[in-house]
Amino acid sequence: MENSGSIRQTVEQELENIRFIDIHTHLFKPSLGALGLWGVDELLTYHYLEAELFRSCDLKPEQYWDLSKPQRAQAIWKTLFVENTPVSESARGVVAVLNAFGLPTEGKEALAEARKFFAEQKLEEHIGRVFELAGISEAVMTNDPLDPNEAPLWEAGTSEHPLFHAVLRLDRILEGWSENWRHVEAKGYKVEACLSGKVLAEVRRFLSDWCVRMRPVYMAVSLPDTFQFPEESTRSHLLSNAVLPVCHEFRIPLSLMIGVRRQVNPAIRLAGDGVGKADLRSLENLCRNFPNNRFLVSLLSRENQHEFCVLARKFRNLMPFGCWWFLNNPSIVEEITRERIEMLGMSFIPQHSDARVLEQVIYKWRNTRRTLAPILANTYSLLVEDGRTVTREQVRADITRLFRKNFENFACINCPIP
Ligand code: RAT
Ligand code: ZN
Repeated sequence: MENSGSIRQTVEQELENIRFIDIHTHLFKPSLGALGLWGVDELLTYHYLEAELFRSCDLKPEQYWDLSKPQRAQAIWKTLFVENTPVSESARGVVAVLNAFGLPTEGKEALAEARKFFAEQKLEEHIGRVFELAGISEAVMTNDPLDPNEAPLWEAGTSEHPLFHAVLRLDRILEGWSENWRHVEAKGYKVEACLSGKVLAEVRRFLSDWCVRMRPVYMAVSLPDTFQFPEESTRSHLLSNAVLPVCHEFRIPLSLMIGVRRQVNPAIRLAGDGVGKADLRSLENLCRNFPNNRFLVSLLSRENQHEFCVLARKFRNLMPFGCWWFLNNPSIVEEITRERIEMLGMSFIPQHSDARVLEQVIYKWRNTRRTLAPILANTYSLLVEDGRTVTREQVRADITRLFRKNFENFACINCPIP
């Protein structure tokens, strides 16, 4: 491939042909029942759209929360899709999903038609079709062993599903030990609020038992912008003496998503979280002090992204992934991805969907392909200009590395079970 036209075409074709692994979602395998959200009412009541609703109508949050789910969806459709042009990233996403299923994308009647369509779908088949349309082979879930709705389903034994991987989510343990240790105790572990050596051993036993039960591909926690490590805190002790040793034992990475400011505006609930710049020295300390652990990391603040790339150049046990939440907009994805390629080559994971509602993977992955195509094509054009040839096979290998292999290798997906 020598000219930019053929490079662009090849990149687009290869992006289209390769099935990606969606390494972080809030989707659930069907055996976890009602936890898995899908359909048009869920799409419309996504918290990204709820945040936008309150900016474009007079409905107060208290009034909105008093409505039923279909009424909330109706309010959002009317405000953001009928009375306004749905140009924001999340609003456009709903349009793209409806369009992917050949449903009308405008007018008051469109919602009723979409509801009818989704009501007719059989979940298992529908998941297969959605993954096909999204161009993904698997999705990684977020599974919380202390969620009262989820834990009993795992404890009763759920079968593995070929399209879904589990993740052991630690937020309740690491971010709320003082409120949640009693729930760990209630499951038969001798723990208490104060972390003695014996308590930490019991937390390790709890995590190990859940690793055996869930077979997670990694453990994960979402952390505030104020995250510090090391420090004199329960979280720091739990990380050093329970979480990281068990990750090492089970040969799985720890995923850290850093930079959320929880409940900046509690009145709008899940939509009320914000963003703050994190201190990356904490991440540096983790990577250096735990060289035998692997860290799969996403940062929420745009202002952290350059120093994050610098840090990843220092530590091979650090894998940057995704443009998360407020960063998942084409203008910002473009900037971050170019920066990452320029500083890290192909040794990072460009994106995950963070989908909370099944069909969102369709628009989120379509957008990723659309944004990534010109960036990758430009990268190869520069290389050709500088004197190298680029083949279709190389493009295929690079895209496979970015969207599959980097994760498979880092999470040790095909490693022997310990
Ligand atoms: O992106 C989101 O939907 C956020 O609400 C969070 O769930 C975040 O992705 C997380 O995993 O903490
Ligand atoms: Zn998430």
